[in-house]
Amino acid sequence: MKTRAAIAFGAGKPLQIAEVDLDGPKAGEVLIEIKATGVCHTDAFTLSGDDPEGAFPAILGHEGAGVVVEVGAGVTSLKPGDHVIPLYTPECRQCKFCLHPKTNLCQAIRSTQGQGVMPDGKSRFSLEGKPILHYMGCSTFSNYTVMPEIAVAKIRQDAPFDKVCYIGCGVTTGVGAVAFDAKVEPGSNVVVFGLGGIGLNVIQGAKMVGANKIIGIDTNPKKAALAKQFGATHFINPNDVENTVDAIVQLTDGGADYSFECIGNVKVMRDALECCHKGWGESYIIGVAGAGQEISTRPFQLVTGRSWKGSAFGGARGRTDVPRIVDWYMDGKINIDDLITHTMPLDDINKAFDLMHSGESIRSVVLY
Ligand code: NAD
Ligand code: AHE
Ligand code: ZN
Repeated sequence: MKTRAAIAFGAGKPLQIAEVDLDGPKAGEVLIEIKATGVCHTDAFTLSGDDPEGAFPAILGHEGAGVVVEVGAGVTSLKPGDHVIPLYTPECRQCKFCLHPKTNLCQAIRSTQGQGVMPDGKSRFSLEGKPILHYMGCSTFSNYTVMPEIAVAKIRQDAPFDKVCYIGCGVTTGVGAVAFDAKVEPGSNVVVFGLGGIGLNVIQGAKMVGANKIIGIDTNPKKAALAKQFGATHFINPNDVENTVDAIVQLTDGGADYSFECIGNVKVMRDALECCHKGWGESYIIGVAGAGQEISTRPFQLVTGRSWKGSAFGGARGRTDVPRIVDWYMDGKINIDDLITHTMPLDDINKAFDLMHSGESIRSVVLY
């Protein structure tokens, strides 16, 4: 079949809209009509050329929602008409990782996914006979896409696609990092570095679990108002204080119980660790840093009881947890609507990247 898609032909180049060919689902796969997709900073990161796994030409996008159109042989958990969210972190429920209680990082198809192909080693997308790569196993910047059954979460039919697509990455990553990975206890002091599409979800997750002080940090002063609306009790602009770590330590009587880095800046990652309370503070890296970047600190920071951790897709096991998070939204426990600041048709997708880079948007959503 043909599908309209935004193609990334090379690093740093604007996406180009084209009709591409899409092969139907093979055994264990499903064809999905994408109804809406968010644009995440990770899409921009890969498009920039900084992603060691970035390969072109590819169809980016990993934050979608849509409807199953066709299922391949042997698919048992999905049928045409099901409403779904594609998962860049699948849940096969069989691999060593799925069976381990401490991780959500299913590895069943991780190697082919990282190479931009389906589990059989081939791409389903092509243009003029030449393959176009998949991205993060999702490629939601295409109106139709093919996914393995294990990488699809079935969701309730009454959830609006234009909002719950954001649960495909940003919402789950932020709220999940607090609830599933850090397991932040009520009364904790939480610090969030970077108040974009991820950080604001960390803030609302921290509020949801009953954190005490929630301190938002961003160099863009325009982020303060939304951060407070979503639960931040304090806002610090690093440009307004002499030393960000000292300012946090003062505000929290010795340091944060939990901090989250939601930028992808290795210098800020160091601050996020070092603002944690001696003896027990935990810092979670969520931001994705470019090829060649490394983190550093004095080992003494760890010797004295701080821990440095990371969180991918909020620690969520997608097929199990994503439908629950959709329920949280539908029950009014989390706010998605106010974080979707812009919507646009696929033809205007490059504007979503401009709005992100200028700091004007929180989330842009492309509507098909
Ligand atoms: P975003 O562009 O919406 O937000 C980034 C925010 O950081 C902006 O508000 C910006 O003003 C702020 N910022 C930039 N430099 C800063 C600095 N030096 N100090 C303080 N604030 C600063 O991006 P996003 O969509 O929220 O994504 C954030 C990061 O999370 C990216 O690196 C993205 O790739 C990553 N990410 C990781 C996961 C995961 O599973 N680990 C999932 C999604 C996104
Ligand atoms: N490809 C990059 C790493 C990118 C990365 O860390 N991705 C996150 C999700 S970001 C979503 O917006 C993730 O889940 N990582 C776990 C994984 O297995 O990719 C690189 O550095 O090579
Ligand atoms: Zn993302």
